[in-house]
Amino acid sequence: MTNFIIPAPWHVEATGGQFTLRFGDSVACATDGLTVLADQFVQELSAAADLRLVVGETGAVRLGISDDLGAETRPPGTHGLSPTEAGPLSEQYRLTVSSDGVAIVGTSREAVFRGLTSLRHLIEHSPADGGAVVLPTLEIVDAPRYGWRGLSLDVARTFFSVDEVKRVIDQLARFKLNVLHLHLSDDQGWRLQIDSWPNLTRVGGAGAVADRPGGYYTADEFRDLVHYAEQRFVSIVPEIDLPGHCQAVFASYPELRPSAPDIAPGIPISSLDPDHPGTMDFVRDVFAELADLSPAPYVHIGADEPFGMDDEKYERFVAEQCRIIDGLGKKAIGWQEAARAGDGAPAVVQYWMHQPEGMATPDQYADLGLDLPPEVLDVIVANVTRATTDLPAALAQGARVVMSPLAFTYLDRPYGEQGAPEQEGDRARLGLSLYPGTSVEESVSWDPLTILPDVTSEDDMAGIEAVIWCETLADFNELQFMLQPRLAGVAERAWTRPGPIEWDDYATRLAAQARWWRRDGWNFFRAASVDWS
Ligand code: TNX
Repeated sequence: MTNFIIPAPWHVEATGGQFTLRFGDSVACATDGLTVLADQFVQELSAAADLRLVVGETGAVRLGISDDLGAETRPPGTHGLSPTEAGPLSEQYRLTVSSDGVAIVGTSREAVFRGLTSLRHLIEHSPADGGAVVLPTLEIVDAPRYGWRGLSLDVARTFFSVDEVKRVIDQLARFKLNVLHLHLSDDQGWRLQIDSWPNLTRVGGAGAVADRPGGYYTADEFRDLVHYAEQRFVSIVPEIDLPGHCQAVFASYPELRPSAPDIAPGIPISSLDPDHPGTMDFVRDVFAELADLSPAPYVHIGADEPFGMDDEKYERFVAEQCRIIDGLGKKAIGWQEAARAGDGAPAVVQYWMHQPEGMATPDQYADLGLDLPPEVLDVIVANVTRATTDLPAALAQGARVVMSPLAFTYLDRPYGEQGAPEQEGDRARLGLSLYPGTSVEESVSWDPLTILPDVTSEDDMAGIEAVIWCETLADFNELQFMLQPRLAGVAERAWTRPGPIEWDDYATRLAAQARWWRRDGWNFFRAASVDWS
């Protein structure tokens, strides 16, 4: 009966009775700060579940904030980092449905929001009759395992509009994820207005992969996204990916292209050179504007795959990026390669690959018929080979790790199991064919502390992020298809306490999400291993 919630709460106890929430019942707030959450809840619920509640004085639903949850048991503490750094990690809540009504007590506004999210799951999946919903009585006591729970979204290879990104934020909020990491620049596109370097968007933002339309976010649009996300306790962590992946920068400002030789005939270097005139001024200007625009304490510096770049220049470049971010009062986070900057490396690094874990070898690239010149393969392989030492270096420097293992959290991997018959064409076409496919079950059956020899303690962790790259995803419909249902699985891993996934239980909870996805018009992959009926 209560088996509807993803991610699974820490403690759920059914108490055997029923409570009916009726049309016009009210949600009462013990403190003013909660009214805005109640208003939003009531509004979203009427769109999602045909249940109209109001915000009022005495409530069938009562919300409050207290350090004392009033429960006999208290969930264990949360590990990792808070993406907002707003005090200690505080998302503990207790949700009680009794014969008198519903009560949610949380240790913070954010905690109450998480409790309301669980209540939404219960309401949407309980029998409704003429505007009333019959809830099972129960007690939930809950708190996340990790403080940083996110999705990295590649808006550079394919541009997604503000409204589309808001719909992604809705997915994050529903599954209690709290970070939207926006990959705002790459070889194929620059997606954020920077006033001091206008060609970045005028030229660099005009295209995308192949003939897909370009686009970018104006400063006002970016602020609007930040605001929409904040209302749902999602922090937008903006990434400007430097020094590698810079072809869009060079297209916008050819004078920033270093005079280094091409990597292979016809394949020019894609990385900036810190010693090239004007380059570090460019970097300072861009991060200064970004820091002004983004309220988040973290700025992502990218720093992955510095193809064709000299090691010493790379290390110096990353250290300088981190100094710049620090000088702006922000904290830098970088992809794992950034750990190579030694003392100058960021204090948070995002793990993505470790060669033995399944990055393609040169032979595999060749088998796939990827027509890469040997010089390019050499550069890729050199980066992958060095990757095995990135995390030990980061941990020795005292860094925290955001875990985004390619094998489990990359949602641009093809689906490795059948879906609905009419989806088989999309399944074959979408996702990078370089990677072996994974099933929904495989993608949720892992633990961040057992997949790497180097990361074995919760103290090493910041949290978990799913990643979706969009080389193979041409539009929002295709993005939706690859995001769900595996994003829900990453949320389960990031929130729920360690332990093996019981597939039948998980599949039942996953199937329950289909109701909302269908109602929302979200194009999800109907894996044959789940009964979606
Ligand atoms: C590597 S993962 C990249 C991206 C690609 C991705 C494809 C990472 C930090 N960099 O630029 O899109 O592989 O999965």
